[in-house]
Amino acid sequence: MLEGKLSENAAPTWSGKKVWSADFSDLKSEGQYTLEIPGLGKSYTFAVQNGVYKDLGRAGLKAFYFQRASTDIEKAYAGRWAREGGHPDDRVMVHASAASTSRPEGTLISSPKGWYDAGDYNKYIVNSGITMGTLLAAYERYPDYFGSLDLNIPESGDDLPDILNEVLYNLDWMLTMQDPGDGGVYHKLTTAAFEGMEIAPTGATSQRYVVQKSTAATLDFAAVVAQAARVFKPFSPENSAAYLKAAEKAWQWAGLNPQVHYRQNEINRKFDPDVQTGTYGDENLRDEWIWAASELYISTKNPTYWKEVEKGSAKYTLPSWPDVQWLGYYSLIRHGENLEHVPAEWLSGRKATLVAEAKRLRQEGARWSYLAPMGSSEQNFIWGSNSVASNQGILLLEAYHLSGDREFLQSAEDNLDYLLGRNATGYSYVTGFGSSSTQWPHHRLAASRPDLPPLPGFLAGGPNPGQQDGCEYPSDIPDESYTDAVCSYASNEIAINWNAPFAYLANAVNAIRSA
Ligand code: G3I
Ligand code: 9MR
Repeated sequence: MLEGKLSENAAPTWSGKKVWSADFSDLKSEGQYTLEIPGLGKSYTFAVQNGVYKDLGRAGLKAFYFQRASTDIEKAYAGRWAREGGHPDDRVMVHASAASTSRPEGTLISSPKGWYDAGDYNKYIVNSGITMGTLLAAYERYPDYFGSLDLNIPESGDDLPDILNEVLYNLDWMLTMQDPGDGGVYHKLTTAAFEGMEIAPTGATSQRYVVQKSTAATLDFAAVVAQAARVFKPFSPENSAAYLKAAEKAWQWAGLNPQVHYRQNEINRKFDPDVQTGTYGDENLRDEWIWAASELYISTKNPTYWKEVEKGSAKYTLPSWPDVQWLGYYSLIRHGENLEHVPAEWLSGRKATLVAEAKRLRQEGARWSYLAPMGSSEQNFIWGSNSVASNQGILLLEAYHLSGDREFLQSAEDNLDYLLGRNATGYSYVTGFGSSSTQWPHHRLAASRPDLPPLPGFLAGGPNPGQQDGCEYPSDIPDESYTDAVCSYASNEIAINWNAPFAYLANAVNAIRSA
């Protein structure tokens, strides 16, 4: 037993709660514990244990297996969440907005595999982009750890690490989204309208389309496929060469078509049928150019790409689907020592910026009620806010690796604690983990099986005072604006670009702590 006094935490003006904390750093023996506060009662039971994040990290990656389109999800790998496959996507129609001479409107193409984006069943290149970049970066950063992480998926036991087996499943799909004629990449593969909420994949049979190519999708594709070219090279030199070719062809298309934006409203005014699904519209492509150029430069060493990277901004911005510049910089920092065209001052400048930003988050976060960088600003609570906490975690881990300062590691873990329940709602936002976790995600795979608990290992979007879904929320306060209800796509959906940084963070902390 350990006894101690509670200390009162600071509360920023926008936060609604007064919070006290208890420090259990002195507790070193493994076991199951509860916290008792006289007059207030007992907490949930919690574990103090080495390797406490192991299952969590694995589940965060296994979630991608559950999201696979075009295949049966088998009992041997999925247990009670086994299901029949849907969306073969072998007869996808070229939408009028995507028509070209070689592929006129109505042409049927084959574009199977890949992951469902989120709670919906569509597949969007822009969002696949950051997701794949994050998972490939996780592998490049911790190759030994991921090299031996078994996810129990159909490919387990083959020559590839499982994280790469999973990535390959989506890469195979992404490659089919490139028009072989000109190298441009379709923005998304989608039904015209969202399918109903309770429909299982087998019942979701509306016609699927590829829509207009876009510069954003094409650059994100170039970045991912160039990165994949070097990561998969030791396992398959032939595939690697083909990836590099595809990435360069995409880059060239973007050069000839630098301003082709996906504007759904304009497209719907011109063409039938109307497309009403996720837009992932982003018209500021400065960062997409930098990311693509960075990955292409690292994989080819061609100085033309480096010249492009040099035009990038020095300012730190946290990665998100519309802002991918620092995915490129992270990669350059990881590979920096081996890149002959990158001046030492450029590299040290970016590293200093990264560490300074991590420090700022740590200091601001320490003034928040829940003592985590996530509370450094109320602006962090946006649609998918839990991915902000996760991506901050990745930044803090990079700062730890660059500086050796263990306080950054601690801060990264503070954000992981935030996601697991040390927050204003008391929820663990990861399905299947914790005593009080998300039960009703906006997730068609889960909503179509109300007889089962939600599929495990998924991170809910998290508090979002925007409340764009019009559902009922218990509070308007930024960090409490969360509702565990299926209707809430603005606070309780799941998405691949949120699970990727979460899985990165949980596995990286596990890798470092158990090393
Ligand atoms: O671009 C502005 C920025 O200038 C401004 O500072 C900021 C302030 O909040 O807002 C920014 O726009 C936001 C945009 O995301 C980019 O971050 C919008 O307000 C916000 O509504 C928008 O939310 C996106 C949402 O779709 C609606 O478009 C989420 O990021 C995105 O994750 C989500 O993605 C959906 C897909 O469309 C469909 N599939 C499910 C998926 C997850 O919910
Ligand atoms: O299920 C959709 C989810 O994936 C999207 O993030 C969200 C916003 O685009 O839209 C959801 O679909 C809803 C649609 O927008 C409005 N009618 C109800 C749909 C399901 O709740």
